[in-house]
Amino acid sequence: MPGPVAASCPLAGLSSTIVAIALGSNLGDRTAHLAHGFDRLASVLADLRRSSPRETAPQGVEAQPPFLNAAAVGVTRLQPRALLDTLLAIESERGRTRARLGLPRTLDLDLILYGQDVIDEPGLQVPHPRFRERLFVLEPLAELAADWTDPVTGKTVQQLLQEVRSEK
Ligand code: PH2
Ligand code: MG
Ligand code: MG
Repeated sequence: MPGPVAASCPLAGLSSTIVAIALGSNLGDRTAHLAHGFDRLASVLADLRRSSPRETAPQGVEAQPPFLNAAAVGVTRLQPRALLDTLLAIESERGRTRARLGLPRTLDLDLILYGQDVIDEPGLQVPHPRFRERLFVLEPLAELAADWTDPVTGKTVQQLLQEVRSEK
C-alpha cells in the first residue's frame, strides 16, 4: 500500500513515455534555431535522438520562405500537457510570436506522438492531427522511428510515409 509520502510525491506512479517532436524554422537563422531546439530538448528528454535537418517547401500555408525541418525522439516522465507547455516555452526562447496562424516562425516544436496515447483536448491533440499528410514530419521521423505505430490508424510511420509519397 503506498503510504502518505508516496501519495503526495508528484512523480509517484509516473512512468516513462517515448515521444516524437517535429522541429521547424523558416525565419531568421534557421540552423541556430533548430540547434537550440535540439539542445533544449536534450535537456528535458532522456535518450534524445535527432534526425538530420532538411530544407522543405512550405506545405499548406501561404507563400513564405522555405523551412528547415527535423524530428526528435526521446523519453519523458512529463504528462502531455506539461510537455506541451515546455515546448511552447522553448519556442518563446527563440522569440516565437503568434500574431496569427500560419506566419513564418523562428522555431516551431510540435508534439507528434506521445507513446500510444490518443488525446483530444482544447489546444492539445495527439497524435498531431495533420502529421499523416506531412512529408516534412514523416521523412525525418522515419529516420528515427520507422516502426512506430500510429495509435489512430494502426499504420507505421514508414507506411504513412509511403502513402504520402505515392500520392505525390
Ligand atoms: N509547418 C506548418 C505548415 N507548413 N511546411 C513545411 N515545409 N514545414 C513546416 O514546418 C510547416 C509547413 C505549420 O506549423
Ligand atoms: Mg507546426
Ligand atoms: Mg506548432
